[in-house]
Amino acid sequence: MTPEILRFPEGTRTAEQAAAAVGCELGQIVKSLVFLCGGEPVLALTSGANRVDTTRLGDLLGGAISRADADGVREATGYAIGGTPPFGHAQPLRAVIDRALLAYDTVWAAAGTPDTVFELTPDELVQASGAEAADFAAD
Ligand code: 5CA
Repeated sequence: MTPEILRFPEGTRTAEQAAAAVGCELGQIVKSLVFLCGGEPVLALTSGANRVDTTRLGDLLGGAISRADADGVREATGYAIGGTPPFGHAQPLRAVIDRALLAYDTVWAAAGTPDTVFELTPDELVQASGAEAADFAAD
């Protein structure tokens, strides 16, 4: 994959900002969220339109879930919150992907900084992240 990285001076730190900058649906934005499951960092690739149900995520992964803090995200991925990409991390992370993202022709993810994003297909996202498709979003 050779992604074309787009930079937006107005910022793409949140899913809402990224969707406004790109001009796509909020649901097409990939939130690359880091949680801890039994102390191990895990990556939940979540549609910008959805929130993670941590009970569902814990049932899926088989452990108690907590949110990684800013230092934990940087330690696990090598990137800061707001710019964390969905793959290319400091260490390989167990990853799951919100099935809602699979419904789109293309989705947009952070490219490592809070002002860059790139477009890719859900298939490319699954391939590159190794994520397992699952339902862990809140109703
Ligand atoms: N660049 C955008 C769109 S690609 C982006 O990275 N969005 S994100 O959702 O993946 O990253 C921002 C997320 O980080 C927010 O949804 C928020 O839930 C989370 N977050 C923000 N501050 C903190 C914090 N202090 N601790 C843990 N998580 C946080």
